[in-house]
Amino acid sequence: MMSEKTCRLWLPRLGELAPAACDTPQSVAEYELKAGCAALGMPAPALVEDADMGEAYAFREGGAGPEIVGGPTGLLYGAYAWLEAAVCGEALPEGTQKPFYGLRMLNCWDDASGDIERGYSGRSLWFEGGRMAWDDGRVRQLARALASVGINVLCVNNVNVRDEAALLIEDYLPDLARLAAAFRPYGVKLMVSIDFARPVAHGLDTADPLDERVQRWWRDCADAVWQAVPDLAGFLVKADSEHRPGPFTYGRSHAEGANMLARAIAPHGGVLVWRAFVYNCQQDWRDAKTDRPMAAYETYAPLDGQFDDNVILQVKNGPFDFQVREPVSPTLYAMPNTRLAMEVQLAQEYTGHQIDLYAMNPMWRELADQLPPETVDAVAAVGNLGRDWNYTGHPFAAVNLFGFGQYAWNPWVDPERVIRRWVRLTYALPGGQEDALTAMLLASRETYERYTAPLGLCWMVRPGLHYGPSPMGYEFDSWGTYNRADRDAVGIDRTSKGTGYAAQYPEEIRAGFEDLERCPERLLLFFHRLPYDYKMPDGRTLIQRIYDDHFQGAEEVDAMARTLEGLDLPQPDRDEALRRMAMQQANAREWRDVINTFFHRMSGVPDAHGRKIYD
Ligand code: GCW
Repeated sequence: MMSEKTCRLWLPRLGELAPAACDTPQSVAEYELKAGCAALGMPAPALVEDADMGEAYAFREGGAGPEIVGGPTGLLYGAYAWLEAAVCGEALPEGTQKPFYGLRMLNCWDDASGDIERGYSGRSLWFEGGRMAWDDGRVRQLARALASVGINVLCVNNVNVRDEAALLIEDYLPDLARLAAAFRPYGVKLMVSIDFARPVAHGLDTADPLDERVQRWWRDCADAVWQAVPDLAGFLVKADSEHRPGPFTYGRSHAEGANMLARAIAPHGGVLVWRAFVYNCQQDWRDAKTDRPMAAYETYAPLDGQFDDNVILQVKNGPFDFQVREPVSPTLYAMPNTRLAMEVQLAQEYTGHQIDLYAMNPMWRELADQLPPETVDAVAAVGNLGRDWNYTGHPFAAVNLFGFGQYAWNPWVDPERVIRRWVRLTYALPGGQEDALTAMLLASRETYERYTAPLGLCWMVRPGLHYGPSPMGYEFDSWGTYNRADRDAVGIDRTSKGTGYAAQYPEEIRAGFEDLERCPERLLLFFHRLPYDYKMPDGRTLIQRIYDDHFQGAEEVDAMARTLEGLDLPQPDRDEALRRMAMQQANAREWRDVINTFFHRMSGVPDAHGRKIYD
């Protein structure tokens, strides 16, 4: 199972993986520091444990030289931070360092079969053929990478718990316990996704959360699970969403459903993470009144304050579904009395399948600027991992795993700094080349955005696959995903004159989105239906702006390909990156031509610069 190709993630420059005998965070920290400092030719600081510090650490001068003081996991984080600063040539931070979010979670959508839903890096690292099995060295290498950026919870299975034979979690308990043991020395706790209707598969005639037999079933289940894995972080639940069962079947609210489970696991210290991804996926496209982005708020905002303390409501960053550009979900502003987690997606489902480059830190930084980071209690990311030799398919896609950890530790972290750190840790490139790769990754999101769906229009992707253009692909479908382009105009009016979606935001934000002058340009077609000759602030028409962006986006990808060609990347990364870049170039051209042709046919307006648009 182990690949012969060297996987870099971003740590191997520091030294060998700690042996399995290092089975506590403190012993891993000690090993890493010794090996890493030896590799870097510098003396290792001493480790001083202060149990009260938990995940926090600080650097200080002790009597006999530099020291890292921290809690058990804090020492591990401090050791990695020390090594990272040494490799990156950064000054050590002063004062106590602690993570902004207590829960920094990775959600893996791995099925027991070994498939990964929306996985673009090969098969599952720990499931195959309905059983759990893994390569210990690879799992520990991953655990090390996660620890080095402070990710502390890993949900191992898909939120769509759909394998009938498989996700009887009790069948898996011995395996789960062994997997937990592999991650534990790295400060990573496991979590599992559960099926709300599980009691029915076990012979009960209901999964009604208010039925005492159901409550008892879940308590017994939790007892068995926590006996096997005493530090399991909790359960993750997708209910009443995309055909998953949930409390609605029994006429109960999501607070009733979530609290029932939360009470079963509370005695064990578990958290119940309840996803807020609820909408009608069987909408009639003729129905212009129902507006999918409004669904989560409508379901959850009235429940604010009704969830138990150990429930965390996990809300996707945008109101739709990880599209290239969405506004922050209004649900996140609307629940001050509920513990919230914001969910982002590292798997590039709608953003290039880990073929096209799309570095996400700039987006997360924008989120932090729009939604005060303290509004949420936790952050979760859908993983981009798999069994590929480099774990992330594209070797550069690791920047998003790395970047997510750094963002979860400090949501204000500067995206450029994160990307440069990752580049420097991963590759020893000469100065100019390091700048070039950093700049390319930093701009990659905007480039992707230019050649795909324009100005906050969503869902112009190939249905099902979600790679490549299909402007009408979701137009007459049941998913609530429409752009309503016709010969005169495009977009949906989501102001108070339209669907009223904007009114779900706090007043000041609503007013900004509704006002054409103040609405962020990149979200113009998310909030407004506009004619093709609408004048943009710079004087261009909307249609010309769409054409220009698409020509420019595809040109930028060609420029990226030239830059990449000139980088002295190590093998096999170089060949893999070049191979994928050729695919990205083809994809960008396809998007450019399909989108431009589509809008040209709709509007009949020619390109002002006479460039090639197909008829
Ligand atoms: O975007 C959709 C994906 C589904 C996914 C779902 C979700 C896990 O296409 O594959 O299911 O989101 O987030 O639950």
